[in-house]
Amino acid sequence: MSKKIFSGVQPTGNLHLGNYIGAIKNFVDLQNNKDNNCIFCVVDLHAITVMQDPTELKNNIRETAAAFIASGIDPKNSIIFNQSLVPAHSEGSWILGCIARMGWLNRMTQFKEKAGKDKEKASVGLYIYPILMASDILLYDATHVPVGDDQKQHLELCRDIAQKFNNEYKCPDLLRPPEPLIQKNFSRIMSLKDGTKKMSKSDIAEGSRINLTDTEDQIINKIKKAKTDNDILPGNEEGLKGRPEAENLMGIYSSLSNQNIVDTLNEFEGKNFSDLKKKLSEIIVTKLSPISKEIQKLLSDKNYIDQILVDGAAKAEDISSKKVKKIKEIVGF
Ligand code: AQP
Repeated sequence: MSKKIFSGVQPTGNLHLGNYIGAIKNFVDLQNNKDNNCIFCVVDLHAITVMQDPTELKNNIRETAAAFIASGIDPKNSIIFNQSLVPAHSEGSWILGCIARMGWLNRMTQFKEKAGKDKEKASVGLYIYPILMASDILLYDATHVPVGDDQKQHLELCRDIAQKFNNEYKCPDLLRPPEPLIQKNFSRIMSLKDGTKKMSKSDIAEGSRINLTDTEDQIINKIKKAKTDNDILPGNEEGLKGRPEAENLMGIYSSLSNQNIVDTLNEFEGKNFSDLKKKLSEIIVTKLSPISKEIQKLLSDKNYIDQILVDGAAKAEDISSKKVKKIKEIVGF
């Protein structure tokens, strides 16, 4: 069955191995199936829900687009653009915000995690972020949204918003509730410093993540210093219980070497973390170095990246402006 794919990545800093394994690697596989129509968005409107330095944001928008292309997303096959170039996203978001309920947003765990203890000081944008995300997806009639496990709740909210809009305005087919596409395995890559915390761009500990732009030496050093426990590695999944760091490092290894966790457990049974770390560094370097080099090459020609984003935005505008027009007619504007 042909799928309409939409997904986004925030230009909030260096993309990391979690973004790559949880999202971008999957985007490339989906794009390579010729039956799929794919749209990949650099979600810069989402990024400013947390204060961004304007100059850095501009660079990060280009770097995120470059990372898409360097990882294998082809602008000839997929639409690549940044969200702020297409006004329909914001327009749709306002209207859908009048459909979403406070109670629904109050349940969102990502807001609770990101706002931390002092939620009174978090931006309103951070709170209503999932509504903008619903607008992004629903404007393109996306059938499937590839995301990491952390975004599952936002996708459920998007479905609720679509269904409530269709019911309230008696237009059962207008907004299409999308399906999340979450990889069964390795959908949440954890911090190298704490196997119970998600690997994240905004973690202040640089050693907690591998960036797509890290050099070979940086990768080797970060893996060397990654947190472990004191036991030898187990030979079965039961043995990974209560050992988040072992589970995370073995998961990353499995994902990048395209083998299932059982084969990885067999490979390292009874060995030390140092054995796993050596092979893990090698596979990360092999997979990421070509991407890192290509990102640097692409970034040396800013006009080229900017043109891809502008061309992509024109295609995205063509689709989303028609949808938002219908939405506006239906609500009575
Ligand atoms: N650790 C992760 N493991 C698996 N998937 C992940 N994703 C993010 N972190 C992990 C997936 O990457 C896609 C893009 O994420 P994003 O940049 O839009 O936002 P995020 O989820 O908030 O990512 P970060 O790194 O935690 O960014 P900051 O620190 O800026 O908030 C999504 O599909 C996400 O699931």
